[in-house]
Parts: sequence; C-alpha cells; structure tokens
Amino acid sequence: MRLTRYFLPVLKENPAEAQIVSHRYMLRAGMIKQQAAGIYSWLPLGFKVLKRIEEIVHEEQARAGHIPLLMPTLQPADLWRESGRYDDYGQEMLRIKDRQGRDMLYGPTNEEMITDIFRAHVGSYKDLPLTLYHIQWKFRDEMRPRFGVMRGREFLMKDGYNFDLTKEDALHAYNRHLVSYLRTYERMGLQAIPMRADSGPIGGDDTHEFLVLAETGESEVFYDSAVTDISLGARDIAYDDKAQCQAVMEEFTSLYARTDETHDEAAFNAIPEERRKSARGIEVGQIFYFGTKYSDAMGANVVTPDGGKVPVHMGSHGIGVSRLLGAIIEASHDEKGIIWPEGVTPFHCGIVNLKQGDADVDGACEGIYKALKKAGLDPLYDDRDDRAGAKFATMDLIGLPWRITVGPRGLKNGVVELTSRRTGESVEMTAEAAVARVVAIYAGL
Ligand code: 5CA
Repeated sequence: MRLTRYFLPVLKENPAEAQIVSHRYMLRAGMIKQQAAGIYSWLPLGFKVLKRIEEIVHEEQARAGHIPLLMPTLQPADLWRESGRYDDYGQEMLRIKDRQGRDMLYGPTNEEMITDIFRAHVGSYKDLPLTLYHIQWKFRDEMRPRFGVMRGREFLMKDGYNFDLTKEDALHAYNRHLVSYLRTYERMGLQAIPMRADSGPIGGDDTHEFLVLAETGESEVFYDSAVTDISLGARDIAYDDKAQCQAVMEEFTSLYARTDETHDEAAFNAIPEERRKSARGIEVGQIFYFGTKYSDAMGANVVTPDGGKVPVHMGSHGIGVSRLLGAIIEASHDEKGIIWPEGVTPFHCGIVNLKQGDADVDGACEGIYKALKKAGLDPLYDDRDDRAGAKFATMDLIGLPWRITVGPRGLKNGVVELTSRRTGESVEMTAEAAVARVVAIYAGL
C-alpha cells in the first residue's frame, strides 16, 4: 500500500478522553473512531489488525479440530427464557422489540442459540465429539465502557462450544481449548496466563481466565512468578491425545495463579515469598465447563451406545478478539508509539522515502516495494512529500516492526537502512539484502 492512496488519519495531539496508552495510540494511529460510548468504527489500520487477529484465531481453532459457523447478532428472547437467563442477565443485556412486538436481544454470548442448533440436528453419540465456534460481534451494555476497545459495549468475540457424551470427554475439550488458546496468544506475541476464576453468568465450576499482565489491567491477580517461566513454544500438540492435553493443562495450571474472585490467602502464602506476586492483568479469554446446565434446561439430549438418552455435556470458550488489540499494545509499545509483534502487524514493513521526487530514491523505493510484494508481503510505502521527521514519527506511531529507509546519501554508497522498531537498531545493507532479510524474518513465523 502506498501511503498517499491509503486512509490513515493520524492525530498529532493526545486525545483527552484516552486514559491508557493502548486507547491513546489506537486513536492517534487512526485505528478506531468512537461512535458512541463503547462503540467504535474500525478504520483501515485497526481493521487490518483485527482481521489478522481473527485469522490467527481461526488457524488455531482449525488445528484443534474445531468447526467454524456463524450465528446472528440478534436473538429471540424466547431461547433465553428456556434457560432462565433472560431474567437473570440484567441490565447488561440490550433488549429490543421488533415491529411485531416480539422480544429480541443483541447477543452478549451464544450458549442458548448453539444449544438450539445442536438439539435441532444432533441426536446421537455417534456425532460426538463436536466443537462449533464463531467470531461474531457481541453487545453488553457495560456500566462503565472504558479504555477504548478494552471494555467496549459492542465487541468482537470468538466463542466456541463443545458437545460431548461424558464429563471426561468434555474435560478433554476444556484442556484442548486451554492448549489451543496458549498457542493463539503466543502467536500474537503475548504471554497469557491461565488463572482460576469465577464463572459469573455463564455458570459451572471449572473455569480459567487467560490474563496478560499489565499495569492498566482491570483484574487483580495473584500468582507464583514461576508460572511466567513456562511457554508452549514450538511443541507439537496432538489435540486428540487426551493425556498430552491434560499434561499441558496441568503444567500451566498447577502453580498458583488466581484472580481476586478465587484468591486464597492461605494457599498463596504457601508459595516461597520471593515468588509471591500480586499484579494487574487484562483478561483476554476464558474457558468454562458447565456440564449439562443448558442441555438439561433446553432438552439437548443424545442417544448413548446402550440405547439410553442423556443430556449432552458442554462447555464454552471465549477469546476477546477486539480487546486483544488493546492488550497487545499495552504489552508492546514505547514512548513513540505501538510496536507490533510480527504475528499481527498490519503491514510487514514500512518503506520511507527520504527524498520524494528524486529519481534514484523514488526508483529504489519502487524496487523495494515491488520486491516485497512479489515475495508475498504487504509493505506500507510512505511516498508522501513530507519531512523525514514526520515520516519517521508516523512509522514509529503505527508500529510496523521493520522499516527500510532510502535516501540519496545511502544510495550513493549502494545502501539503504533496515531498522527494527523494537530495538531501534539500524543496519546498512543493499536494497536486495534488506528485502531478503525482511522476507526471511516473516518466512520464519
Ligand atoms: N460464552 C463465554 C465463553 S464463549 C463468554 O461469554 N465468556 S466471557 O464472558 O468471559 O467473554 C469472553 C471474552 O470476551 C473475555 O475473556 C474478554 O476477553 C472478552 N470481553 C468480555 N467483555 C468484553 C467487553 N465489554 N469488551 C471487550 N471484550 C470483552
């Protein structure tokens, strides 16, 4: 993309309404625009990152064997009356009447609707196990929408639902989700720690939240610092292997890590003092096992191998897709702007032309732009007729991990500059070498 043809409405001033850095940078980098409290338009740069995050979520769900579908944002209230949650959900639910006077609602989550789909089409243990998920907008009329996309009223969530014959199978689905979530977050450059939590209005006893440690996080958390030393890395996971998924789950959840709702002072104090940490965190996902809560209430039964009929065991599993943009920025930025991890960056590499209109410099930039595109990458070429300082400031603010800078002086010596946004380090090399380096970096992802 050429910047002169793009829509990147960056702001010079810090927007007064933004209290935390991710919100500030998302507004300043022209990623989002607020349309009402907690409701945002996703401008091209923000939309690109959102799509990239969705893509990673889809890829990791596919790897775990989960199947995508799409349910609507609007739901009939009657489904929620069956589960009893229409009355329980309270003011967070946005209730709407259609022209026939029927009660509708903008879905805050989809347990009822997916159970309705299941009971209409599945009746036998032979069709299990089954995990269906979608990535869809949700609405929760939060009391205090704040911090930009972090606590929105309209927000994008990946929500998945497993259906299993037995509790044991459903717990495998729980573990499988836990492992696939760890992978998902790591690909986004995040360390998200599973912590024992409270199940709230979703229900059930088994639940973990995934928390990214950050000072601006809304959750208070308590953990053994040894938990921050574990990562999934490049391990091969066989998602159908119950023992392997369980082992990974135990590895990540045996050390003390809890949100304030489930915090246990005595257990916490049993950790060696130097490893006892309390901090704040951003909840980027949550997994639940709630057994037959919805299948009992809504009559979602399956025939068992011996001919009996039992309610199906279920769990639900959510990732805060739009919230993740805020979480990633909170975890990865400096005083100049965002620093995107390679896995989610909106453009792979920036190209800065230091002397627009100079035939040699323009030619070299065009060559680099075309070579990167030919290699399957998506570069952003700053071809504006503007000062070098302004171009660097924009690149730093929008946070592309790599930048190739082309100027007349370097070109005389046959070199351009390749700069890492994270370290600020610049290396001179030929244009071909710079392209090859950038291509190699992304090939390794
Ligand atoms: N049905 C279950 C799992 S599918 C569910 O709704 N879980 S949840 O309530 O924990 O939401 C899943 C994730 O959505 C949360 O972990 C959080 O990352 C994100 N989320 C929840 N509320 C908001 C909000 N107001 N703004 C942005 N993201 C949110």
